[in-house]
Amino acid sequence: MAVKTKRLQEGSKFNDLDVNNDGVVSDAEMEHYQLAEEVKRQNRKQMHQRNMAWVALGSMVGFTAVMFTPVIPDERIQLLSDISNLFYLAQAGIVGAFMGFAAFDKGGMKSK
Ligand SMILES: [Ca+2]
Repeated sequence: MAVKTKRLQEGSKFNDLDVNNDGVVSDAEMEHYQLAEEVKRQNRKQMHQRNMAWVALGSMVGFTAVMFTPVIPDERIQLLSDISNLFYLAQAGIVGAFMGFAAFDKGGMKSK
């Protein structure tokens, strides 16, 4: 009994997976593609988390700088003190969580 082979559809986006151009998308080529995509996804995720931490850090510095300018009157700072305390805690929490998870990802609890 002949083994029926599968073909990619005309103009398939997976044509590029045939890296060695032998006309066959091998299992190894499929797995290589999946691994590469997973690495790209992880890189995007880390980049977004890092950007989030930078924005949180920058917003704390920016908020503090604006609060010390004469643009904000003293009585308003008095009124905003409760909110600004929460703001600092939340932003510091984001930065702290990023650093914690970054250390955790480097192989703390993960053992493969
Ligand atoms: Ca191939």
